[in-house]
Parts: sequence; structure tokens; C-alpha cells
Amino acid sequence: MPAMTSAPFARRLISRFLSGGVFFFLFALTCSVMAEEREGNIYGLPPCVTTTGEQVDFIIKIIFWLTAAVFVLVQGTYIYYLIAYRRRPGVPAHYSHGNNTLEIIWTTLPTIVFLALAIYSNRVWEEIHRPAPENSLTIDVSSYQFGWEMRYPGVSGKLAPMEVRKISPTNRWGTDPEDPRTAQDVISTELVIPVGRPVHLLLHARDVIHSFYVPEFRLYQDCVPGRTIGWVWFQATRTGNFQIACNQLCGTGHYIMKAPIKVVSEEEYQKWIKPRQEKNAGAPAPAAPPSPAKAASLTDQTSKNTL
Ligand SMILES: [Cu+2]
Repeated sequence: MPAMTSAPFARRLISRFLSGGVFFFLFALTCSVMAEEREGNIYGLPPCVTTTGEQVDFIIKIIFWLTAAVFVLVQGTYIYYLIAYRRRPGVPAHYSHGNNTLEIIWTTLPTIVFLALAIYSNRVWEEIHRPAPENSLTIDVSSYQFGWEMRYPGVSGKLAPMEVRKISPTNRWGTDPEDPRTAQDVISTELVIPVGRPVHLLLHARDVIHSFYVPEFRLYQDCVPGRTIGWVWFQATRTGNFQIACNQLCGTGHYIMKAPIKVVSEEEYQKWIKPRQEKNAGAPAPAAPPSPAKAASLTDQTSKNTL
């Protein structure tokens, strides 16, 4: 190996360190530019706008502060012992052979905490998963490569019944073309919902697995081809504009798979839905789908399970 003088080596080390630093800085800058738009504190959770989301937040807060307290306690003790029992000339080392009382305490305490958290989380989970209230507004949400479509009930007030096995490039909602409600259904590329009213979603996928993800609603549910995911319901607590972002890597266009959500007052919602329902009252059968290229992947959907 050739002899290496210390000066060029040090220079090389510094330049590598600097280029690494510049790269890291640019990377961090890119990430921050790409990150979703947030209101207020960008380090905390995004604002929560659903009733069930508040319960999820409560659990997150309990777990966060418990973990923070344990972190400070454990690291504090560790640092104290490092300093108090450091190597000093003339002081003999102290050997500990364990302490049964301490062992019992630090095994029992976390067990109780974990059990309490499990029981409480389970209660919240059941609350979130209970059937949607009677007065819910039911909306069919359909995902495909690479977008979202919503189907609202028409003038009859009821969605045209659908079967997942009937979903195809020529019948993208799997409804019966003969049923008059099929033509009455209102199709939208944005999810418009009234504030303060329970909204029940029927989640569908036409091709591959997608994911309905709205951080502000504290909702995250996969949409699975061949199935109707029917447990998702929520009630918005305030108006605003949000976004559905597909959270399941579903292909090359995954990054553009978004749809706007508008939480509006009941009055504004009626103003939005009424003209559309009236327009469809005597409309012909639905138009062709936006992505006919996905025909092949739909042919094997035979199950009509409902979760
Ligand atoms: Cu997707």
C-alpha cells in the first residue's frame, strides 16, 4: 500500500463529509417539499375531524406520553449509573447479582400497563367497527388504477344494488343496467359530504388492491378486488377540504391516485347533490369506464364477500 500523508487524507475525509452533508441537506429539502401540506404544527398529527378519530388520538396520546416517561426514566437512570459508578482509582468495582423485588416490579408493571392499553384499545376498535347508524348517508367508493370515483344515491334515495362479480370494464359499478336506480345514481370524482351526519362508505377496487387513506379522518382501509368493505363509517366534526390518497403501492401511477374531499354544511351538500340527482332522474345507462385497459384483471373476480 502506498504511503499516505495525513494532510491529503484529512482533506479527502473533510470533502467526503461535506459532500455527504450537502447530499443529505438536498435530500431533506426534497422530502420536506414533497411532504403533504399541513396546517399548523408539521411535527404533530394532522388535525382530527371525525368523532371516532378523537378516540384514536386519545390512545395515541396515552401511548406517546407513557413511552416518553419510560424513555426519560430509563435513560436518566442509565446516565446516572454511568457517572456515579464510573471507574475511579482506588475504588473497587461493585458486583450486583440481581434483585428479585425489582425484577417482580418491572415485570408486573409493564404487564398491567399493556393489558390496560389492550383492553381500552379493543373497546375503541369495537366502537369504530359498530354498524353504521340508520340515518347514514351511504356512498359507494370505487378505486382503480389510478383514481377514485364515488357513487351517490339518486332521486330514489337508495343506491342501485351492486354485485362485485358483475364489475367489468363495461359495468364499472357492478349494478344491474335494467334497474332504474342504476341510471339515477350520481357519479362524482370528488367526495362531498355533509358535516355532522354519519357517512357510510362501501369500498371497492376494480383492478388491484388500493387503500382509502385520510389522515384527518384517522381512517385507513384497503380496498380489495372482489369484495365490498362495508364497515367504514364516520361523522365529520367540521367543514374543510381534505384528500383521499391511495396508501397501497398499486402501480406506476400510484403517486397521482388522489381525490378531493369536501366536508360542507348540510345546506351546501343539498345544493350540490340536488341538481345532479334531478339531472339523472331520467338519464340513460352509465357511460363507459375511464380505464378499459384493466379488463383482464377483472375477469377473475368471482367472490362477493362482504366484510
Ligand atoms: Cu392505488
